Amino acid sequence: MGCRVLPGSARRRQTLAALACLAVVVACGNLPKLAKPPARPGPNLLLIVADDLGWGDVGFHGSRIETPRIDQLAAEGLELRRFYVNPICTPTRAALLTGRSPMSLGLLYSGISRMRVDAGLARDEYTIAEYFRAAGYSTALVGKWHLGAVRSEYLPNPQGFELFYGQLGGLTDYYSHRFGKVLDWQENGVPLEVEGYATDLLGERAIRFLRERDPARPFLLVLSYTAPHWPYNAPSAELVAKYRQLGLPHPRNQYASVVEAMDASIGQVLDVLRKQAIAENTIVVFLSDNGAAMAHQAGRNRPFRGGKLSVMEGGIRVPAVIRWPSRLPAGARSEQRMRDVDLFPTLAAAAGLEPPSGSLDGRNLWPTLVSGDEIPRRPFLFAADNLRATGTSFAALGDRWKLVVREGPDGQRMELYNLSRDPWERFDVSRKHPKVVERLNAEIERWKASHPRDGLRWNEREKALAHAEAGADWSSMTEVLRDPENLRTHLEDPERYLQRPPER
Ligand SMILES: [Ca+2]
Repeated sequence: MGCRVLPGSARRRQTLAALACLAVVVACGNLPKLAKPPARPGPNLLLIVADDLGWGDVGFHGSRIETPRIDQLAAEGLELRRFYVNPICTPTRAALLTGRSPMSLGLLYSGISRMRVDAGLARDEYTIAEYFRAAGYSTALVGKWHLGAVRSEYLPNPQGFELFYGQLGGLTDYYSHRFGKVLDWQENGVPLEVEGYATDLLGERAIRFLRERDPARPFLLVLSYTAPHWPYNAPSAELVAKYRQLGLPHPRNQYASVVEAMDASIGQVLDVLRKQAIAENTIVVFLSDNGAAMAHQAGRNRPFRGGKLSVMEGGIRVPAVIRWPSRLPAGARSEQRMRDVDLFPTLAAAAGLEPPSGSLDGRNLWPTLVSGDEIPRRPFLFAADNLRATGTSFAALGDRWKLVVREGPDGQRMELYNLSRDPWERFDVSRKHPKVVERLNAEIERWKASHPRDGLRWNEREKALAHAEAGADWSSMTEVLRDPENLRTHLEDPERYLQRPPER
């Protein structure tokens, strides 16, 4: 990888941005609440997040895509067979990092559309990074953020990450690190022009973090790949050809090459844990942030129905593994129903720390994972806004029953599935069980009423534009966005993320 030398003015801006960022990091030293440093250091935490990887896209679920290192992780760890997330990036990432429902955070219904919308994870939300940093951990986020970009307060550094390297939004080209003209690649607020394949760059930066860290401190490293999200830029023509020869059509062969490259990168990072002799004392979690996108037929959520942007199982039930060789059984499987918000309190308990204070929506499932005794839980609630004006769907998912409510221009439609018999959601049994429908629908209605539908989401164009014109603080982003004219062009781009959902 090579850094291009920037012109003097750009360098000055970068220096200022770096200083601004440092100031933010220093200001964060006064961390809120809890987490006494533990008596013994560790365990380390490595959370690996894939972007839009489907249930059926890993070798250990029978995929033809080769993922030997992720398969090995599953063979050495505990597979979480019923791990649920939100059907799109932003709410899942918000839930993972805060342990709070994205409904409460105002981040439920869609992804934050890059730097265009003045929305983000509110600064006063307490994150897993702030928590572990207060407990003495060094903290890093390498990869995709997708929790806000237009204000410095939305960036990862003020949320407790001592290192942030990667991109703020989504959909960036794997080679140019741009979305259209917009560069979206940086380290700690400083834009970077780098050469290289995104997946490799992220793996290399994660490894550098592991090598350069203070060995006396445990670490929390969130390695959040941009793969295998669209645009499926292949790491090499050879790898695409390999999958073509195996009979995978375009663009699935390209997608497969992107997944395999991510697997190789994960393997390199795991090798460093072994070389540093810390694999035994490092909890590694691997999961996808939502199901594979259905639009391009590249990823696979089989045997489940639906995919990204849908509340069907294919959109929200993802491949997930947790490995801690000294504490969890190898090659075991858990059918415990759990979800994104549970990870923060569960990892806190695994690390032997006091539970995070505040109103978390997640639950500590560490005792369950260790003992294997599964526990019943209240229904999980989901929403999917498919951005294409066909409406919003909701789901309430219990241990046995799942209600799906679809709201569209033609009104409301309900489907009920018995997941214990029909995890593939083939048979709608709503007519046979009206009481179950009524009970689960009441849960959805209560939940919907708990936060304004629009929250921070829509109608924010004017605010973002005014923000830019006021010369406000752009410590995060690019030349393009520092220029109000360019920002105006971007805001007026008729790109679909800015369309309003239908009136209801
Ligand atoms: Ca995603």
